[in-house]
Amino acid sequence: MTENEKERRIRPGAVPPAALSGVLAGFAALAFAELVAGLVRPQAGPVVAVGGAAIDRTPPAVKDWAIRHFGTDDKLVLQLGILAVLTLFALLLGIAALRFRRTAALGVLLFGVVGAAAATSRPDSRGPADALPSVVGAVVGAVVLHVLAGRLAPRRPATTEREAAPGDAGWDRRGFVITATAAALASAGAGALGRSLGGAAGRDAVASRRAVMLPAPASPAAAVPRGAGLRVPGISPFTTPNDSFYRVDTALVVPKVDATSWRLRIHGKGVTRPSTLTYDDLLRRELIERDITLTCVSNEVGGPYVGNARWIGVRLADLLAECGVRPPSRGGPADQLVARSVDGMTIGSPVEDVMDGRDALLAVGMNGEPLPFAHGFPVRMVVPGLYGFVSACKWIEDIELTTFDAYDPYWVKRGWARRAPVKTQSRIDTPKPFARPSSGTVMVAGVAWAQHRGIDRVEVRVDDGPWREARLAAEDSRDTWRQWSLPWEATKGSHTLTVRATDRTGRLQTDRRTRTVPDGASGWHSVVVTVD
Ligand SMILES: Nc1nc2c(c(=O)[nH]1)N[C@H]1C(S)=C(S)[C@@H](COP(=O)(O)O)O[C@H]1N2
Ligand SMILES: [Mo]
Repeated sequence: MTENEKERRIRPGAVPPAALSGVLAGFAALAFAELVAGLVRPQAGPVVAVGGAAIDRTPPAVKDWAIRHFGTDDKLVLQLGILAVLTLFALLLGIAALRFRRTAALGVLLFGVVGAAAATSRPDSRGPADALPSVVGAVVGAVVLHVLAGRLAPRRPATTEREAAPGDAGWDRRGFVITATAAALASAGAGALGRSLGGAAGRDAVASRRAVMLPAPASPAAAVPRGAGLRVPGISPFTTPNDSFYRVDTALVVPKVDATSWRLRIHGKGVTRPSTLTYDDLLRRELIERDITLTCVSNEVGGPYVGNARWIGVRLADLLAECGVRPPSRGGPADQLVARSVDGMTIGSPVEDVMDGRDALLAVGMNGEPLPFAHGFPVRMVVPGLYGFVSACKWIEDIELTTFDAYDPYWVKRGWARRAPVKTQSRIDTPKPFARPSSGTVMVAGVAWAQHRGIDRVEVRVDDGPWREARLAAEDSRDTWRQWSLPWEATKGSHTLTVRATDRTGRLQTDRRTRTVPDGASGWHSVVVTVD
């Protein structure tokens, strides 16, 4: 830096174009990173990588809060947050470049280092190549900033032109506008190209999903009993449609896996015949079809992260037995089954539960179609009675038999429980909180679940009145939720409705309120309504 540069004072008029050059440099960095990510791997882009790293490091309480406040939009909010922070830094670097041109450009490179570190340390990282998008992006951004800041600097020798001047007298306004426009256009082009390249990688996966013809299951599910769905407006439908089925995962970009190149490896402790299966290997096996209700451990009392679907898949226990796996109760050395996904998720389930006769599935179909990408195409696990974070690995590619002592999977490392059977829960779907029904008969209705135990009774209380038994809809299976309803003669005023369920072991749902961490929320769901 020359003496001259140090002495220069920033003129107010220079600030807006300087800030603009910072933002343009940031845009160029992200766009070119996107282009390289399109060539390398979409997941290696800096925003996705930093977002993923942030998700991995978010304490359970904060994650819980984010899910509670933003729901499934939490990822969008996170990415917008990252972009907002980057924009702010870009603005500041742009202004700083007026005085410290080289240092500001180096500052841009620093962001590249952060992105590269995040991308290479993600559990799904494929190695040093994942650093490329961030590094290339940062270099382009630094160059753009350096060049634009140069255009803002005074032309030398200093002239005494009359123009109002950003940097100083006689700045190269025309040069700045031309360079800025060129940078913006090139970046937009690079970004768009990167997006379409990244999309191309997913096209094979989309084609492979379209080509899937799910065979008829050898063991079809019985028709859902006619009485399983009550005709009460506002109640959750017995079967949750795929497009409204809750989604909870750490993936900022939904993995698009090509079923034709997909493989599942089964190996580990006590696996006497390790095996690698293709998608077609699975489809050629005996398929079973079952209705199973899936629940997320992050579901608050009364929350939405529960859904019921008709799954088609391979019975996992049979496959494990063929590989020589025995459950601990029959002398097997492994008590934990760790499922790994293509995006580096690890999910641990008790081998005993998976092999105790329940319909633990390697699922390929959901409600009559191949699994949607968001729900794990081509293959995921579903185990009745266990929360999703200890059973329902999506985009699965590896099953390792190990022990709970030897290995802690992703969520356990973050403070969640090693073992987590679903807790008995019940929810009031209608009336909604703060509804204003008219006095007279009001239908109170909802769902209750205690997967693999079954629901035997649901009771409702109005204010501090007596518990009254609700009508239970017909049971589909003990692995599914059950609808219930109760007509209530509503009287004017504010009332609190509370629900509780009893499972088939005879145990009443506990009223002890606990948070979701570490093994699922408990307590009774209440809704306050005002009757007019
Ligand atoms: N690969 C992968 N599988 C995953 C997860 C994840 O983050 N990544 N989340 C689990 C959790 S916490 C739940 S509750 C279920 C949710 O499945 P769904 O999104 O199909 O409803 O998926 C499980 N499987
Ligand atoms: Mo979950």
